[in-house]
Amino acid sequence: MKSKVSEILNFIKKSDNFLITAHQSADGDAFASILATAYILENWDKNFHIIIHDDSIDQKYQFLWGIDKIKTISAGIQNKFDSAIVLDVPSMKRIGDPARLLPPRERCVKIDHHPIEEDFAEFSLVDTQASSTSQLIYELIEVAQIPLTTQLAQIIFTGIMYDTGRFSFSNTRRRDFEIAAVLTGYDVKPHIIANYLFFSSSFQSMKILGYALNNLQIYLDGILSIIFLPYAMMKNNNHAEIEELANYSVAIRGVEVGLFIREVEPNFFKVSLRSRGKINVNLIAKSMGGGGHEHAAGTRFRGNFEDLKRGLIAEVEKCAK
Ligand SMILES: [Mn+2]
Repeated sequence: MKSKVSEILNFIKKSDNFLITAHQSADGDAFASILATAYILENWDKNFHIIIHDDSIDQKYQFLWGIDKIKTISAGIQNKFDSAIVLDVPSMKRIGDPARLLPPRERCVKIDHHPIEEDFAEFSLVDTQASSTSQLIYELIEVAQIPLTTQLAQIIFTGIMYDTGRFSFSNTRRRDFEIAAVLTGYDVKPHIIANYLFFSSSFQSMKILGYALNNLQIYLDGILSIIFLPYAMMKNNNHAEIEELANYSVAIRGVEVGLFIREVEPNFFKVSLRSRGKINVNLIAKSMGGGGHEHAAGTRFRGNFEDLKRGLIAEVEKCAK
């Protein structure tokens, strides 16, 4: 890994005018790996723009250094970039609109921990054993001997804490605790970051959680749960804020797969899939054109809700056999 890291570092040091981006529906690890990268580039006096597909950023990330540098709508942006650093995303498709701004493959760096889907970057550091892309950025920081600061340490801690589900998901490794231990030496307070990430919901999103849990359904003898939010519930809400509802779907005893489906436009659905560990939800998401990890994945669907639900139940049933 060390040689790959040095290749990436050499490329970055020689280049300028970067696009930094990540997967659409950016989450804690996507934001953290974006901002850690931006922090490093700023310290190296590089020019960069951060552009993501989403139209808003969940307020809970406001405490992070650099969050105000992120541009959320790429439509209309015609910048030409000489170089790109693409984070936490296995394919160009999942970047969304900013993918059209990428320079040629020889000028792209990809740092990621998803199973490889598309080889779109000459310089790529992909480790599916890493808990998070933020962890990989830490490894890079260590090799490059970039001095840690409280701001940078906070960013990395956020990414790791988010993607490991507060150090509780099956991807949590000894290495995460080692890194976390180093970061707490830079005045990172785990309880404060946990407060921002997990315990600062808006009143409105708590009410939606209540609605969602009230309408939760169980299928396939209790191994599948589905939370569904129809368009009527979605239209006046900050979508970024309710992404976390997915984790509730798999928090029920006996449930192996939890689905969180929301109708973001009439007859257009976003689906988050969560697995307790036995069933690979990445395969299910892929069969429907999406993707992700074994234990957490996502996809989109245009059409009729009943068709979507029937299709998903059938897929889960097939994988459960
Ligand atoms: Mn990630």
